Amino acid sequence: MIGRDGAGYAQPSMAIAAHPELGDALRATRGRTLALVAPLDPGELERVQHPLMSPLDWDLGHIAAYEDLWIVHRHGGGALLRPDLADLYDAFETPRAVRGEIPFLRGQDVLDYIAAVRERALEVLRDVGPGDGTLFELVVRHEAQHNETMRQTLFLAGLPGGRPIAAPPEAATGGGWIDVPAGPFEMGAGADGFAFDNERPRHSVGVPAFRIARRPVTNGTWLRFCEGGGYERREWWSDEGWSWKEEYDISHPEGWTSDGPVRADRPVTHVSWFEADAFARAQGARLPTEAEWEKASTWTQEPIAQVGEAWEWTSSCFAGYPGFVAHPYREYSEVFFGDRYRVLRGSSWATERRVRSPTLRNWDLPQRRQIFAGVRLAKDVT
Ligand code: AVJ
Ligand code: FE
Repeated sequence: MIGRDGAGYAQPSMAIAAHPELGDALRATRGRTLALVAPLDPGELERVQHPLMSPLDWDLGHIAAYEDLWIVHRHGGGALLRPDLADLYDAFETPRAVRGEIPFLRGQDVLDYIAAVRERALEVLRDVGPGDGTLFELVVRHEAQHNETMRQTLFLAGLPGGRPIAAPPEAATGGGWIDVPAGPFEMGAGADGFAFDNERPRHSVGVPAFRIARRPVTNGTWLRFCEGGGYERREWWSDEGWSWKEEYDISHPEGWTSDGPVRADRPVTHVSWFEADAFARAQGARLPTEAEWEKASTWTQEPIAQVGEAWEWTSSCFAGYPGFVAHPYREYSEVFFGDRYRVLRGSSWATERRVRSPTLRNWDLPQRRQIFAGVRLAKDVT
């Protein structure tokens, strides 16, 4: 679990990371990737498990194609191992909706491909060196992020790996609200160490006083929202949210059975932004802005609790910070800027420790529910 003081966050190092450490990080991440697919039959890996998600074998090939492109080709100056596969594994050339139809590598072929690329990448690390480490860090984190995507697929398919195994240790303090006083704070990642382009540059943001919930909303509280007509009371829903809910006949978070949630005391997950927004209004509250979220999560006086168990929807649309520069991977962030995508903060139980940070930004469309995402409420100070 993430602590406000940085406990639980991977410590950024000086020149990003030293050379042996990057090799170890690549290996550790690969171990986790392979552990996710090891228990599954080949048929499960080839199949489109959910219309939103790629076949798991596609994720594997995409992870390797990305590594081949950024480490072997761009950093090392070598040729791609399989230039014929580049388009098929490019997330933009081949959107998720058509990934079930294409001749991606399957079974032993994809395992051989990812192993061959990895050998080439480790040769580059040995012979060319890590450079300033940015591209290696990008590749490690890309694979780690795909591990979370793969867990989303496993969740939606009801396969092992899609749900947290053990509950995190319970923190001792109570619930209620934390009052954060008005004042500017420095938002975003500083110039040193690795950060994604969308976390920079760090800039000062004035934030009026606000209140934020010490804890995320639990399944138990969400169940009461359901039972209290949460999904029927038109006045709590935005126009867009209401049409979405009606069209898809949504009446509870994704993954609940007729018995409701599995664990009442854990943070609710798999709710859309539309549901999060309606829930907040029903409580006479609202979602925090991402500036409020980051200020609260880095405020040394009184920490928000249970950060890192479930992503937290914010009210903010995904945009570049003032002075944003796309780097090095242009399609990572910039193409999603605008009023369609909402920002999530904090990370989830499925987020690799190395990726976590108080400045990390995640984003998705307001109707999406595959993310391990819930809600932390905020309020104006009146
Ligand atoms: C940052 C989680 C929104 O999954 O679309 C993976 C991460 N980008 N490959 C995504 C990502 C390219 C990204 N998110
Ligand atoms: Fe990717």
